[in-house]
Amino acid sequence: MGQWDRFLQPYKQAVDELKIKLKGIRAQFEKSNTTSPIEFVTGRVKPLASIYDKTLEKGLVFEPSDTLAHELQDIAGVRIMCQFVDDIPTVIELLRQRNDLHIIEEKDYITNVKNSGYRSYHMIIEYPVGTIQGEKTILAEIQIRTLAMNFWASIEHSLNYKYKGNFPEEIKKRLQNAAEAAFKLDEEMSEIREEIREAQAYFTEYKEASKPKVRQDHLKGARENL
Ligand code: 0O2
Ligand code: 0O2
Repeated sequence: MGQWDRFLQPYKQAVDELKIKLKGIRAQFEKSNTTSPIEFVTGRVKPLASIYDKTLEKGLVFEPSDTLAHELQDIAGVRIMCQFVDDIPTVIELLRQRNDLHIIEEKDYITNVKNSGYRSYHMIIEYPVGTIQGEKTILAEIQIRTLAMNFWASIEHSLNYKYKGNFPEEIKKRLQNAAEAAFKLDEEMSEIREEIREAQAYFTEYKEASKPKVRQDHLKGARENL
């Protein structure tokens, strides 16, 4: 195993574990027939090329070290997508209550929108990983955002690659407008949130009832009540 592989291994493990735990939260909500504030979860270990770019940006030496682990707080990154803006505080509270991770910093880019138009809630956490050399605590970043915020951020991120951050004024303005339009969509959806939730609950129930066995049981129950 190379030096970098060894360095990145606990980060990979942390991402895998966090994804399982967060997906577990979603599963628990579903099992209790309560709508989950988590829509889906993704995660990644920062690619080596991005680590390299960050070291250049921050004037760090590009080598696996404690300094790098301390300075680059998003080598392990997990992203939680929510349907509604109101789900975000619920997810934040669920994370604050956990004792398997320790939040060391929170950045609210939803209240304090970035100049680019970027919205998301970020948490930097300390997360203990069990390794064969003993426990190792690493830093990880959790980003919490709505589907609309995620849509905007992914598009802007791809454009960033093309323009290397130097957007022409026209594109910059359009992206800022698009960010506001995405947020307006979030606000509109929040207004009819209950309606949407009811429709989704109905849809889930309908899907269940369409399963042959469940459908038969339902029909049997209905016939008995004739
Ligand atoms: P399920 O049963 O669909 O929840 P992975 O390693 O595959 O777990 P990764 O590589 O971190 O996850 O990210 P990826 O593959 O981009 O997406 C992770 C999960 O989010 C996948 O589900 C995707 O189906 C789901 N996903 C991605 N985009 C969307 C989206 O726009 N809407 C919804 N609802 N889900 C999305 P899983 O984990 O494979 O399993
Ligand atoms: P990646 O993996 O390509 O997403 P840092 O820049 O990390 O040294 P800072 O400024 O405190 O320190 O970090 P910040 O802004 O809290 O969070 C950085 C991450 O947030 C970025 O990671 C993006 O994922 C996301 N982000 C922040 N601002 C924007 C933005 O304007 N547009 C988009 N699309 N994403 C943003 P990286 O480093 O870009 O890495």
